[in-house]
Amino acid sequence: EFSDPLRESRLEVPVLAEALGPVPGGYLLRGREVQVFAPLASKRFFRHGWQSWSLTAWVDLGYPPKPLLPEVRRPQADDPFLLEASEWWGSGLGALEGPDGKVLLLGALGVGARVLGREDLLLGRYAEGEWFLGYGEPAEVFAAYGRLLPRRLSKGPPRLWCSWYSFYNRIHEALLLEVLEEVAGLPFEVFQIDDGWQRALGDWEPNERFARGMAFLAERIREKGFRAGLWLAPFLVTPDSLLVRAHPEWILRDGDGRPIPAGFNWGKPLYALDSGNEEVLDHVAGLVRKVRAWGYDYLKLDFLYAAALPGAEGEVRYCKAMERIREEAGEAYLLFCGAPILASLGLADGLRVGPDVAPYWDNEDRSFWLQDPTGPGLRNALRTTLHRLWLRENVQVDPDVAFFRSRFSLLSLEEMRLQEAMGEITGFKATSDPPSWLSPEERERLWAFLSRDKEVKPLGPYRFRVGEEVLDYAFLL
Ligand code: 9PG
Repeated sequence: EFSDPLRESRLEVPVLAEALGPVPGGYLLRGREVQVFAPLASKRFFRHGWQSWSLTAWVDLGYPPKPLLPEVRRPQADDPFLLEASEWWGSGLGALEGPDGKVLLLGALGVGARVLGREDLLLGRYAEGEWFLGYGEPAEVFAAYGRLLPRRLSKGPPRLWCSWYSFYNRIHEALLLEVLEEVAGLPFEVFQIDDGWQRALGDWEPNERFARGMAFLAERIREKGFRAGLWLAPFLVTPDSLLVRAHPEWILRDGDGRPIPAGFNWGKPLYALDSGNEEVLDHVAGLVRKVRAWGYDYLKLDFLYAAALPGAEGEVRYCKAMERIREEAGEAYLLFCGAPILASLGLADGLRVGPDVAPYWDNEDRSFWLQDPTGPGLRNALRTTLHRLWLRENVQVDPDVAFFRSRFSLLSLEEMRLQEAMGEITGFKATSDPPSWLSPEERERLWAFLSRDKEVKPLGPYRFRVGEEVLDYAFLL
């Protein structure tokens, strides 16, 4: 009673699995290791990165993956396993492209999976062992897979102002109160305070720049008719935090008792809290309770990969931890960021699906010479976001903020429009531009962006009609 593109195409695809059965749009396979022999002589593999910032794109199977540098950044760039392998592996799913553009996709239904791609093979591994196998037009195959994954579609994609991409961590109370005055007339729903308010990673109390405390600011934000949003990295700590000194036993460690590296940022090494430790979960639940009581009901939970380290193996633990947070958060909107993608479905209201944007297109020193496609910049952000748009049926996808300002920016108008249109395509509309930085025309464009949604029509995988405009993103891949 359902179409079977594989049978219709008469493509013979031998499969090694414990069991196989039909499912809408393809087949269900079972096995901790499954092998799909694809007679496609594929040149391209759909490489799905582990977390929000990790590269997701069609890669050339003729060239092996390049090791991302410096090594110390690998834990925050992807599942470290994927970055250390000499062949192309993907997180959760993988697909091969045939000569006619049709694709063969192997995707896990549960969490913790990895998929290897070779020109004639898809090999999947994980403990749960339930898989989807589909073949056909890319859009249909990805949609069929998505229908088998968890869904949580929350009300009203947010329109928000976020402090990060204008002030970065140089925020303070008076500054935010000023911006609050400026945005007060604009149709934002959320005013979100990003990184820079806390004492340390791990010590989630206001620093000396927020003398009247965070509840005070939340109240000012709500007075203006907005919901108050706050950034937290609940499972990440730096060694200089009071938390680490008080609870060294909460750090995630390897068999020899050494902390498992979680990356390097803010000029410091990063560690992860052990999300399998009940005391840690109580502590994080208490943190969520505390910021809810301060008046914040939009939480940007960042660096969440830390709760799943050392990689795919930690995803079951991650899900349990995030379920606990979900319960504690109640009706609050949870935006997951730096988060394992498939393991966040069904738990997150919003999910960042690409690396950070920046007020510039690309940093070639990093993307080319350090072989790191996860650094901030519009090009990296758009590339990975474009390849995760099929997740829109499962969660509100966050392409990161749009820019309207020419001040303090290296972006051209055309580049800004590509990112702005991504806000229309996903329905997730955010900016960090303070209105006082904008020219009258720029302010007009921001107003239009927030106050009405343009009609979006996909014209191809990388081409969209957005309102009157046609945008083609293929050049940036
Ligand atoms: C605050 C920011 C913003 C931003 C988040 C996240 O080192 N890194 O690999 C790295 C990646 C992303 C990142 C910071 C560091 O940005 O995506 O929106 O909230 O944290 O620090």
